[in-house]
Amino acid sequence: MNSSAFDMVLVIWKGLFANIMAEPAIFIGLIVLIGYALLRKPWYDCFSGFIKATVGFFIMQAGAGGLVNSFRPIMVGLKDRFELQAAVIDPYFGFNAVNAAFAQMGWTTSLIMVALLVAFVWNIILVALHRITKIRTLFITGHIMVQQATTGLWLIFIGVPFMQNNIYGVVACGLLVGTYWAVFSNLTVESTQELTGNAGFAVGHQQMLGVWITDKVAGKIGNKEKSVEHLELPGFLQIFNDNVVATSTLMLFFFGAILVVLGPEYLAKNKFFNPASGELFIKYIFKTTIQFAVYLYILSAGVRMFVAEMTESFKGISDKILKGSLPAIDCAAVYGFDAAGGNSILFGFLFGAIGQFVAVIALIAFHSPVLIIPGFVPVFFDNATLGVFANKKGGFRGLAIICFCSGLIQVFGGAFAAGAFGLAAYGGWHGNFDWDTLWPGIGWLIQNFGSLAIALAIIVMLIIPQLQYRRNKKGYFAAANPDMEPELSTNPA
Ligand code: ASC
Repeated sequence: MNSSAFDMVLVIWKGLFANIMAEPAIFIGLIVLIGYALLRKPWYDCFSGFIKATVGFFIMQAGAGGLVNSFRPIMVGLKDRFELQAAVIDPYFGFNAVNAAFAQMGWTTSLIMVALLVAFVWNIILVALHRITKIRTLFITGHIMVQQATTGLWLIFIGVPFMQNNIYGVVACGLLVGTYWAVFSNLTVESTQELTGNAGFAVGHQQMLGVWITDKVAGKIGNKEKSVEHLELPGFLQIFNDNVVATSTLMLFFFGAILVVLGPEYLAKNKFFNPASGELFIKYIFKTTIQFAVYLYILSAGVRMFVAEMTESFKGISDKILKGSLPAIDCAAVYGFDAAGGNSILFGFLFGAIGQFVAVIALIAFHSPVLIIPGFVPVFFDNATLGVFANKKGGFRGLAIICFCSGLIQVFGGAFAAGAFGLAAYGGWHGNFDWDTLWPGIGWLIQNFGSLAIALAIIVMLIIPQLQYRRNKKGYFAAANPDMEPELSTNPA
């Protein structure tokens, strides 16, 4: 391709990405629209599906965004307030760190978008060739895709000199990250379908390896009969069976304690708290901490709305265009399917936070060269997701152990990665579960074995769905499309 044709492709792709893919609500709405059209529904049903899916997704994002915006600054406040020199493990901080590092190296950030395009096309090819590849899932969580392509490109540019800041590195990153999307979202098909009663999606997010491990381990270390929804709480504690009461009360203590530590002066200086208006600190704490329950409630209402449409319409796509496929979407979509009505989300987060806290103390005690500040996104979204899956298979005990360990792993893995890949100097690392486990491993291999490690990682990942298929030839594709096999579709929805 000559350079002007290439520029044109890039311009079109950037436009498509900014207006559709990076706006997953619209992207999912359009997918629903196309799905219904393929099912030959009347135009007004297509339209109404488009609206409900888009609005539902925006509602879910309003909930998720509200959580992120209200609580991320609080956690980061600890860093400012005590002048700690530390990397924040959070995908947004990681993203900013890589961008700052690119700028300092004089590298071109628009290469990230090209890598993303290669990765997405590669995922489509892997699904289209599902008979050979055994891939059943298309990763469509746009904002996550940008974050992951960015970190992936950084790992390749710093590890392989001949791929630095050029198209070889970009293509290698596209293939590596696209393979990760396809293979690891595909690994979540069975557990997500089981959890959601075949709602028709898989997880396409940042803790897909974590979901797979949780699904395998939870039943062995816990007892699903003793699940969060069956906790026998004595007397007054029974009010905690209500998710809104439990969330509000626990957050009042948990975040309330953090707010007290930050102190009214700091919060006033940073314009969170406004004593000049006559607001009392105690009222500020109460109002801020119960927002948690508010946003969780919003989030799950949105999930229900768009998942209902998506489930119905994706049949059109999986019958006609990408046969036997499922969309892999935001982890928050599983929150609407928590059997404990949201309490597994809460406990997952709390045990994850305790694990992270213990790990940070350990880093300080052992004089780790890199100190970590927990970021809200990984500690909440990863652990809440693992919590929902863990409760389903391993009850409260499974959840507690898995989420606590996940919290430890996130901090230790994040500290290793932030140091080893030079991003601690820029203040952040992409600290979600897979980026504290799998990716530090891939990154380390790339730093030591260069392009060979990239090829090897792609090949090893592509073998995984082959092994999955071998173990369950008959039910493998039916798990994505239960209509193909009646006995699988009998799960209650
Ligand atoms: C992430 C990230 C977000 C949240 C959101 C959860 O990893 O970057 O904005 O999780 O996707 O719904």
